[in-house]
Amino acid sequence: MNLRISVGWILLVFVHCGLWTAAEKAVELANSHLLPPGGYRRLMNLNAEEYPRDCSEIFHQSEENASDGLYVIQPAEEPIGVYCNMQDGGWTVIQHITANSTVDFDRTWQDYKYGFGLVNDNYWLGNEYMHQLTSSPTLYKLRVKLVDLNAQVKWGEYEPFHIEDETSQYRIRLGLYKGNAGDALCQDTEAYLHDNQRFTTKDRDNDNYFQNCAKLEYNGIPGGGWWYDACAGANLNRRNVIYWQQDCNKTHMCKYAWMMVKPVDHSQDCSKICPPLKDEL
Ligand SMILES: [Ca+2]
Repeated sequence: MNLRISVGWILLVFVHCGLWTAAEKAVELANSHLLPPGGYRRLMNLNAEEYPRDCSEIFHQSEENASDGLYVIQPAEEPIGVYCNMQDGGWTVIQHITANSTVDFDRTWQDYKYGFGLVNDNYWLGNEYMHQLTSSPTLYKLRVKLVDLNAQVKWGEYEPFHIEDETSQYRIRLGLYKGNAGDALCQDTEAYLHDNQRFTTKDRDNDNYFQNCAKLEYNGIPGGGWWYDACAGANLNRRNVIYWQQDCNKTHMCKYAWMMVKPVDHSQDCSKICPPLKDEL
């Protein structure tokens, strides 16, 4: 009798677990390693019939009611999980770092290619997915958001923004800049230009320095992967000092940084009616 009851319980548990697993894995995400424990259940559009290509599409499909959180998007063949910041039109977060967090940004080429960290926390979405996201016929723009220790917020945007494919070493292409932070990726006040640079990691040196910039340490922490020149006027992946020229550095510490992307909204494109920027005169 006891044996039959025990077998029954085992079967019940087995069936229950099987059903639970089936429900949880309705879709297999290419970057499931970026989900927190129980993360499939936290994906707000997991059971959708089709997945949008980015967070902006989710925002507009929801008639601008979607809230911040974890979503499934499908920029190319494979669905992936991301964090969506639904403020201001739906931004797909591709990087988030908290200074001195436990997430290690001193990673290999493969880690930077497919992403690391957790999408509800500090993370790098992955160069391959950044390439897929920014490779549609629609142009994308990049927003960088920086928060210092006094909670002062600064931001900057590059339009357009494109990450090339792996054969080009995930080269970064940046367009016109605007924002209340300095243009740390394109203006060479530090004699370093990041626009058009290839990506470098500790195990793949594509930078313009005689050593590998990703390995250079500050207080024992290496710089991590980045689009280095020789080396940096900005580096949002240095775990102990978020660096953005005058806005975030070792004397003016920043607590948080985000990188996020959104399609260029041509309905708000004022390039035809606004006066040209000073640099273009
Ligand atoms: Ca080098």
